[in-house]
Amino acid sequence: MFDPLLNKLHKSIQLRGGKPLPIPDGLSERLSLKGNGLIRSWLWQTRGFRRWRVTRLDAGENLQVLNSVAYPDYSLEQPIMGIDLLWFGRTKKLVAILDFQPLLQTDSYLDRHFQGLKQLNSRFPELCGSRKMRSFDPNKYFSPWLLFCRGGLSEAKHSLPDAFNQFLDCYWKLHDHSYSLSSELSAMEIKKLQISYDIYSSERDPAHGIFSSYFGKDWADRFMKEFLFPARFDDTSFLEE
Ligand code: BLA
Repeated sequence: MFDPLLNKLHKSIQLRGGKPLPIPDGLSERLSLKGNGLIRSWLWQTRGFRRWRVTRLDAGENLQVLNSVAYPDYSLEQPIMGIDLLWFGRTKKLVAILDFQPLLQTDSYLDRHFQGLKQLNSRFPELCGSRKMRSFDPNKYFSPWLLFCRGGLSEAKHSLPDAFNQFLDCYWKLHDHSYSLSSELSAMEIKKLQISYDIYSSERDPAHGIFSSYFGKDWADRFMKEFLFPARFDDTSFLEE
């Protein structure tokens, strides 16, 4: 379901000079315990980004996932890019979330970084119908203009590919522009906020149950800790200073 989008994402990172970074042993690819699911991940570093991760889960008709998070360098205050796409083939249900995840919710931060996403959001009303979140807090690390859809085949086939391409283009534009903006946040503040994002997300992410059921709890724990949210488990004592 999401392979064309995955290819587009990887091509656009490579066009920007993306170089693969090593992934801890055993985490880049894993077949499920019952052989009915395969998870693959990639890690990139490219100019302006300290870490850009991509994960694809192929569990056939049961579930397809494309998930990606781009963490800008600590010198850039731009939002984190977040993508979470899920397709449940048996019930033909799509859950799609695409957002520029803000480090701050202040008016001035949102004004500086969200003109593009605001316009994109208005072009795809069919992908912006959902607001209610069960596990996350919409006011924490989500923007008011996120694309969040609980839909079906029509949204998955027609709107999503177009929106995905425009979303990526829009994020690259924001990124290019961010070099010319004077940052209101120091590199230390940006670092703290990005680490807090990993802590917050790892506590709320509804994916752990899926990883455990397909790949076992030990692997799921390692994947969360060493690949998805490594900053979560770094020494964060400086956050309290
Ligand atoms: C929801 N994401 C979900 C759900 C699952 C995953 C199972 C619940 C589905 C539902 O509500 O119907 C799955 N998340 C995954 C998987 C990975 C993952 C398999 O990270 C594998 C790596 N989630 C993100 C990112 C964003 C995000 C980057 O990882 C932001 C763009 C958002 N996911 C997000 C939101 C929901 C969700 C907002 C709805 C949760 C809610 O209702 O609170």
